[in-house]
Amino acid sequence: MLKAVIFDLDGVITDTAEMHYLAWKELAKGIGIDFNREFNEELKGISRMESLEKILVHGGVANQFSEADKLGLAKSKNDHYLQLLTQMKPEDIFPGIKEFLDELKANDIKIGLASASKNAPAILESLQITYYFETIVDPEEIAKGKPAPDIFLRAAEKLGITPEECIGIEDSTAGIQSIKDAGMFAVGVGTVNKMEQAGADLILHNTTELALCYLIKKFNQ
Ligand code: B16
Ligand code: MG
Repeated sequence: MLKAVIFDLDGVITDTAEMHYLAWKELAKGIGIDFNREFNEELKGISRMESLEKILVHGGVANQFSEADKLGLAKSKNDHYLQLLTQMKPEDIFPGIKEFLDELKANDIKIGLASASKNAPAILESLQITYYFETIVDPEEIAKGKPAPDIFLRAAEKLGITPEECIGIEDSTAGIQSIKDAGMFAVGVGTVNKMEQAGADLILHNTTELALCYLIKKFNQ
């Protein structure tokens, strides 16, 4: 029986994915690296330091920076990202998400957040939806980030339910793998090809298609 829905944040609840892209793109440009949106897909759902590492490898300069340099670069990216985030308002929630959260609450389905972002609590505050979430997993307390299942497993544990009783919702390939390996039902929001390859159990084109009745029907099939 479905008891909880665990959400990813960036790219599922709001479009911070675009802000991450812009901030990384600018940072990379400053050190002579260019990358496109296709490469950016690989950065979705993974941590800040892992994203930086991938960009440096992509630019062929991974060995040219010390650990202290890398922390400095990651801080610059985050400062720029935080600046972009100041413009975020409740109206920036993706269409259908608020209605879906209300539907979950009305039906006593628990709600959790499994985001790799250390900025997640601040983003939920800006969107004024913190109160819906019974648990927000702190990515700092997780040994392995997405695609490892740890973050979704931790969310279920904190909610006091088993993975089989959960639906996870993600927009990234790494995130879908994390949900599947946690033993949960994976809803992928985004392009069909990408989500099929990732192994999503149910694919939605966008968040307006999130409806509890439909999800329960698919979950029980
Ligand atoms: P931060 P999600 C992830 O969030 C993003 O998709 C990913 O691009 C980002 O690097 C990561 O959060 C860390 O974010 O720098 O704010 O700690 O999709 O798991 O909600
Ligand atoms: Mg995401």
